Amino acid sequence: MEFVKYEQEGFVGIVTIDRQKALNALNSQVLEELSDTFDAIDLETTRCVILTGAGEKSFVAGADIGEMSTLTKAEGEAFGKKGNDIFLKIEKFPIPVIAAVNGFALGGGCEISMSCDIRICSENAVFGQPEVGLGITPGFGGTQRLARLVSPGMAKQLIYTARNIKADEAYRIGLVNAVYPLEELLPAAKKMAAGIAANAPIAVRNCKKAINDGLQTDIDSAVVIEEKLFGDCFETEDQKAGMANFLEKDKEKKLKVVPFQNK
Ligand code: DAK
Repeated sequence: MEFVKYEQEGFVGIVTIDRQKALNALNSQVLEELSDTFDAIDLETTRCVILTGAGEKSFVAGADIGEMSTLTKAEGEAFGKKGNDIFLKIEKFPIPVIAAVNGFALGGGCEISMSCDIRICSENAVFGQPEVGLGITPGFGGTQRLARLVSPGMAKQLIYTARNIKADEAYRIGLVNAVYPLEELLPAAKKMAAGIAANAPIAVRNCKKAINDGLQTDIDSAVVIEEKLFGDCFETEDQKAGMANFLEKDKEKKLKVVPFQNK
């Protein structure tokens, strides 16, 4: 891979977009490499993924404007589909994905962070959907995910005005969960990921699926989705061990670390 790096630290996978000469902008090659990287993650040994950008200035400065500038309508649609496919892959990835946003997250950069489960950022982070200034709409899900994550009114304001916001405002509107000094961002992401990885893997996966699938439907159908995924946890080793530890008052005993099993 030229532009996407992958490292594994224990149960945590770290995906780094590394195309610093263009502030990690997403061209077709980056999108393809990202897709291949996520496909190659071993879900038996990985419980949480961190997505970040290389360098100290930018997470992802958007889709590659140079590449997009010459696209025909058909090519634009194909480029949009390539992006949407990988963003959906991240959103529906069976295990949690944390975006550690280390600088600019503009256009496709803001959009890819929003396809992750959780966003935390550095103090120098800048978020925005500048597309209408470039004569296009957000094309990688921005109109949909921003309106779901913050209020529709706030999403509309940010998208219509194309105004960038800094980390503190992103925190205030609920776009990010926490803001850290740049040097503390990745350690904080790793700590959060390790905390997630220490919990029962089947339960964590089922929580992600319940939240994601439930948000797509009405509350009556959503609780049925939850019931099914709740029931699915029973008879797993983690459920048995987790509850037995509690009943035995053995607070020291951690959940048995077993590879993910498809029951
Ligand atoms: N694409 C390509 N190159 C980029 C880039 C981008 N998005 N952002 C930065 N670069 C490149 C710059 O061209 C420059 O390259 P060189 O000139 O050195 O060769 C290098 O990165 C450093 O950038 P600057 O010199 O501009 O650095 P500054 O610190 O002065 O400014 C900046 C940083 C992030 C404020 C500025 O670079 C900037 O405004 N960049 C563009 C940000 C932006 O507008 N991003 C949104 C792109 S639009 C769709 C699919 C997807 C999308 C839409 C539709 N469909 C097909 C349906 C998504 C659209 C977008 O993401």
